[in-house]
Amino acid sequence: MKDAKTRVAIIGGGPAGLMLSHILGVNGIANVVLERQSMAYVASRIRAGVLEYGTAELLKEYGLADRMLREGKAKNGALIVWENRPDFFIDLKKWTGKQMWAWGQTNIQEDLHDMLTASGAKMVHEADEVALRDVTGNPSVTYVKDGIQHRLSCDFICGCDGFHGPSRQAIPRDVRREFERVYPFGWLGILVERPPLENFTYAYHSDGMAMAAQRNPMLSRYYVQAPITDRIEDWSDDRFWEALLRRFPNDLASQVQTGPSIEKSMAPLRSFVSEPLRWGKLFLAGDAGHIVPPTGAKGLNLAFSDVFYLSRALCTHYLEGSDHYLDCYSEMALRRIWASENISWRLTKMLHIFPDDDPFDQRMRESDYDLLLGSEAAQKALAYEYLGLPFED
Ligand code: FAS
Ligand code: PHB
Repeated sequence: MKDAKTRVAIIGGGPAGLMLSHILGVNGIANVVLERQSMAYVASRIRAGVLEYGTAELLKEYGLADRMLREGKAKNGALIVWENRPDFFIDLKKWTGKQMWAWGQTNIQEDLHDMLTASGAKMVHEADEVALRDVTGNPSVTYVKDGIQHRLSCDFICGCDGFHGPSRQAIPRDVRREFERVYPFGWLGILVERPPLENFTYAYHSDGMAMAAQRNPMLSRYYVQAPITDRIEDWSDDRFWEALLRRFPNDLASQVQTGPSIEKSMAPLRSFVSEPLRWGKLFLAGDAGHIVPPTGAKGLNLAFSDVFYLSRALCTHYLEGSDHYLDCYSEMALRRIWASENISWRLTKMLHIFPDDDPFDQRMRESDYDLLLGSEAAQKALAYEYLGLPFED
């Protein structure tokens, strides 16, 4: 067993883990990232594409926004189109004075990895058998790398290991309170090397939801709602495009530039929160503690808001000798998490076809949309929620 010591052990080298490592490193706080996969595998995952205002500001603050400012696109809002009803634009600029950004998680992951590598940060990729030890006493993490057993002793463990990682399971089952909604459909997504539509667009249609997103001026991402039992091989490109174009109004469908998909994936939809986010010296951040359906573009952004709160907590512990933000991390982060769960659930309910809905449910759905069309108060509230709530002091 090879022994080593650090201040903060970070399990998971996705956006939450790498951003936390970067902020701690900038503040001189020693940390080690333990990631199960190779860097190439982590970087290959196609995930989020929308950054809330707060996430973009955090990237700017920590020197990770140069490429975003050059190649990304600031967006004034997102469009909702509805079968046989007028369009609605979630006008962030008008109602909040702020913008969101079209910038892919893949790009952020690449920039974080390059920044950490250049700064000499300690990242262990392909770490096997990662296990958390004595999280309420003298914490450590054991793992196997190239067949050699390692033990990393630390002051704190930050579980940034996603929904399927070991960290959440290290909190006793009788302590954890889990909240979940599993949706009876998924998002079938493709990447296509064609110019995107101008706006991020969500389409409600009686056949199912459809969505238009973007990665750069020559790379578009599209989604259609599909039964979760469908397999990717059930959806040829022709079937995908036929379904998407039917679900968009004609004027919008005529603007879509179709082409061969270069990536195709099925994402299940789930709302999930595990409370608390702290147990002894263990703190959860990102998908390790919560999952949102992609309808509100909140998943990646919640990972960054958790990292904002947790990095501030660790910095004030080490640099100011105060445990105030460590002690209130869980309930502070959970307030923002539940707000994002709420808007993501409401938009998912409004924009998708639920197999078990009855005519009353459908009237509720249509009434929700009509309120948006007719009420400036409702429009302002949605803009505020879609932009992302401000971080608490
Ligand atoms: P991640 O899951 O990204 O990272 C966790 C890391 O921990 C992984 O690299 C994993 O390999 C590692 N790990 C797991 N177990 C481990 C172990 N035992 N030991 C060591 N390491 C371990 N969000 C949006 O906002 N918009 C979207 O459009 C969107 N689309 C998505 C599509 C898909 C298919 C998925 C799965 C998610 C999507 N998300 C989207 C959400 C997604 O972006 C997450 O919110 C984001 O990746 C969260 O980042 P992390 O918390 O770092 O978790
Ligand atoms: C994406 O860019 O892939 C994306 C954007 C907004 C969403 C979901 C996904 O709500």
